[in-house]
Amino acid sequence: MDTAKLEENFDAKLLRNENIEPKDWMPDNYRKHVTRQVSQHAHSEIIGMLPEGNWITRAPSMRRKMVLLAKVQDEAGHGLYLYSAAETMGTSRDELLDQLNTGKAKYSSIFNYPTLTWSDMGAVGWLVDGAAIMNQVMLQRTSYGPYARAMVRICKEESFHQRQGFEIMQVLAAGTPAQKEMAQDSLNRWWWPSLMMFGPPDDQSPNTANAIKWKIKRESNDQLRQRFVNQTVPQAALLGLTVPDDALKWNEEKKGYDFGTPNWEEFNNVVRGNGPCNKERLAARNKAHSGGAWVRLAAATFAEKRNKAVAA
Ligand code: FAQ
Repeated sequence: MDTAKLEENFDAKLLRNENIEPKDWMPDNYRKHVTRQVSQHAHSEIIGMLPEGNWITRAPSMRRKMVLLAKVQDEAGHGLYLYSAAETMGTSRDELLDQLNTGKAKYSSIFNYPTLTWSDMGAVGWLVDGAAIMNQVMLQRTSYGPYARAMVRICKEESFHQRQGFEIMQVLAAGTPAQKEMAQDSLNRWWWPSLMMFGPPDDQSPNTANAIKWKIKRESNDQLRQRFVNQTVPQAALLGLTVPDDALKWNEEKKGYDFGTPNWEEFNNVVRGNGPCNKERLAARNKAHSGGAWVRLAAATFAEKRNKAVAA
């Protein structure tokens, strides 16, 4: 079949809202685009383990420790599903991890901020997982089959994560004045970076046009950011906390909140590798990767022996 016909079939599949599967023909740029987004998403999940992993040994009770441990393990699982989905596009996991470890690949800006107090575990669950789900719900209908299917399970787990974070905030906000102040301080520090997770404004988002055309993203960065604000502001009110944005105001006409502009200079700086924790995160990732080399070698050697035994 010539390329024009293959492209016609690909477009027709998208029009019918059918998934593109690994063995289907796809344009090179679609393959590149999906590989970029899915692998960056996978990197975000495993780098995202670091700010919370930092608090497992300091959780204030056994119950909190068990819940946090389970949550951080879930993030590792999400990374695994997503690397598997990315690999079906033809790039090996080794290559993808190499891009992360050498600083060539991006991961979500949010994980370059420090977790300073226990209430940051609440704010990360409530706001960071909350923003992540807002984006991921639409990704359950993304056009690439393995990515869409991975997102279904990830969304179920993320919604539990969001609720556990909100519950930590509820307990602190209803606690002593010092605890409430700690919760407010976390909201102050995590609010704006959470809004930045959705990516640059639509008019500065070079990938959105193709992403929407190919049904990889179903909604734009600004649409999702607006929905997140609409959903989260009433939750902050329920907690008795104040969203740190003087421009925040209900707009009856658009049935949503008007809100201030995130500091995009800060965002660009963090994405370029100069955020508060970028170097620390990459160093931790590289240490884990080299420390795990013997495990990978042992697993590969065992698999080789087993394959030989099966073949014999
Ligand atoms: N951070 O043209 P756009 C989680 C880059 S999972 C860093 O708008 P696009 C779970 C972007 O890559 C969180 N870089 O790009 C969890 C592009 O650069 P490139 C991760 C960013 O792809 C919770 C350039 O800027 N979620 O949190 C960011 O259309 C708690 C121009 O941007 C996903 O990855 C950013 N925030 O839209 C784990 C979801 N934003 O690649 C542990 C899947 C943009 O051309 C604890 N990804 N950039 O060099 C997406 O939906 C999209 O990729 C966006 C960006 C929306 C992130």
